[in-house]
Amino acid sequence: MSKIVTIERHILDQQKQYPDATGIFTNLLYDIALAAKFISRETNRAGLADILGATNQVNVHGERQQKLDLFADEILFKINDHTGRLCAMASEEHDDILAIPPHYDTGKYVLLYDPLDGSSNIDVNVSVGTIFAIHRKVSSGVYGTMEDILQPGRSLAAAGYVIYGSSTMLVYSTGQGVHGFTLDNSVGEFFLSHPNMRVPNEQKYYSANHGNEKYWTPGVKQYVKWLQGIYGEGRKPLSHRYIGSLVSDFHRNLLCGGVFVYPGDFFYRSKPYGKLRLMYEAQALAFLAQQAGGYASDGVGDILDIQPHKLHQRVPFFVGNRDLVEKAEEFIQKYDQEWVQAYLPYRNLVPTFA
Ligand code: AHM
Ligand code: MG
Repeated sequence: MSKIVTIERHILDQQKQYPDATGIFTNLLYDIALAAKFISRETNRAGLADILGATNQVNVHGERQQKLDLFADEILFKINDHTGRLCAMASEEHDDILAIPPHYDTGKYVLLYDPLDGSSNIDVNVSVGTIFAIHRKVSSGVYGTMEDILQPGRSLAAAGYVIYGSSTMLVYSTGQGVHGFTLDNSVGEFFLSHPNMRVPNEQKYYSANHGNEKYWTPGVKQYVKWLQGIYGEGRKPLSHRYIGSLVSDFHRNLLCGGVFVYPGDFFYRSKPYGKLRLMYEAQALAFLAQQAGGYASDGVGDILDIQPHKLHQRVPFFVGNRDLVEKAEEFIQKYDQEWVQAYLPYRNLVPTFA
């Protein structure tokens, strides 16, 4: 029998490389894995339980929340609020920072999460995911502040996602490569199934919502044609795959090679920054992409270098094989100066604590 590596064993093995490590971080990742098991159980039986369908509540982005969103949001908070490992949390489903309740100890990390990304896909049985990101506390008080939360992706201590698909997988990085674990439901444990994940050199897919094409900028339109092999000498077209569930689209492209595109556009002229959220979606996936040998950009530069200015900041997102993402930057630089000039003031806003 080959070596059996549970997620706990893997985290502990990685920790051994840091003699000063206290184990706090290890336990934090393990807590996230525990929350993922609960969410996995609930998503798997979504079709059976009376949990299916939207609640009447509307989240901060004006979107209807699914009941499972609420469950996932709450379980992640509850599993992490009392451990003394975190000084604050932030969730895509809430307006403000989530404070650690005053009767519990606080710790030296902050946790940001999108509890159930792509949740409108649940009642059509399409894979959804949880995205998480962990920063180190940088402020001096006991409780976490916006300064702790609004850090560039470059300073992430760890990030990952869980995909609730044909099987449940947790993929994470602490800056030492990207590792994937598959949940064995019968024993309730994540086992290492994809060590050292790397974006393959061969590129198979591009993912974009073509329904939005008429709002795309000229550079993005031409870039996508380039992906289709229409421009460029003898280029083979990439196949198009779009699930509309970011974790699933990202995961497939990570395994198979390719690029995910959710550009900024001119649908609303005053909002040229696209749909996805920097703090809950883009930073974590950019960190993983970089650790796997890929790259993520907002079309202007590296996502990991963006200094966030607000919790629910949105960002154009191009992620996947480095050369494919750099090509997007090239097209945007060449053809989309009007858009760049409209977007840059938003990108460069300074956070209030600075
Ligand atoms: P959500 O956080 O409200 O679930 O929205 C994010 C999702 C992503 O999973 C996905 O990539 C994107 O929205 C799809 O958007 P669209 O339907 O505009 O293509
Ligand atoms: Mg989301």
